[in-house]
Amino acid sequence: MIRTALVVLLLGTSCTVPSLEELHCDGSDPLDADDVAGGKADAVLQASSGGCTGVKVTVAYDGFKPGCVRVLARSGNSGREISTDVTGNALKGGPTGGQIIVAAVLPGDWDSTRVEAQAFERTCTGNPVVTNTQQLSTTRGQTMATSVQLSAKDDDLDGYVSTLSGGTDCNDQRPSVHPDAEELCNDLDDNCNGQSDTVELRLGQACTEGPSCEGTRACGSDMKVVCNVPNAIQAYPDVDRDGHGDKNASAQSFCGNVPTGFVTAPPG
Ligand SMILES: [Ca+2]
Ligand SMILES: [Ca+2]
Ligand SMILES: [Ca+2]
Repeated sequence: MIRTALVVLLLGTSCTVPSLEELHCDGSDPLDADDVAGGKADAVLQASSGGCTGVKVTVAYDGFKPGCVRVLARSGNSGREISTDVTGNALKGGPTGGQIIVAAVLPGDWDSTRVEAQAFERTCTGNPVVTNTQQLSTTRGQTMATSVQLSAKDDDLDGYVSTLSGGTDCNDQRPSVHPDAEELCNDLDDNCNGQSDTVELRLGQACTEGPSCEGTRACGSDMKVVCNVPNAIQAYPDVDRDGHGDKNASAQSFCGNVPTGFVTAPPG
């Protein structure tokens, strides 16, 4: 009766009163969002109904740095699941690994809980590169700790996990090769899409440069595709007609004759 009166009193006075669940947790101090703000945890995993079982989950990743870590807790009683995604600066550590602490605040009636951590390469979409779980016996009103280890290989430290380790980096010895790289003329599959340079960059196919100069696509000196025109003439605009091309203008290709207003002399 006294407890009921206390609850009614507390609920009536402020919106910051503890939930009914927490009032039943005698003397406990579960991890919560305050611990995140206080630097004790990097993220909080909390059921919307509040809770009074605290689990300090340490997620350690080694050999790589994920772009997103998803931490899930699933009740063995009801099958209910809650999850949180940790991204950006909240993910501590460097390219070879690190760890985060997630404060899980679980409903008091969860007496068995499966904690799962999933690491994703870039964002928390698609399939995780690595997953690991811990099965816990959780006790109402108590705070406990567990840790989950996530291992994968990013040997070239470009932020993409090797395809041999569940990721998308088709060449984990070259940081310049990964799925978001620009495809260059270099006999390498830079963007890991499985296509050769000949196919993807359409090397050897017809191209047109300048006014109807027919040529073929080929690799230029800077690993970019150029249009090789056999008899093209490079000329510069010469607006002031001094016989030298304009200093700030770039060369243009012409087939056959150079039109009036252009010269083949270099810019001066
Ligand atoms: Ca890599
Ligand atoms: Ca790579
Ligand atoms: Ca290439």
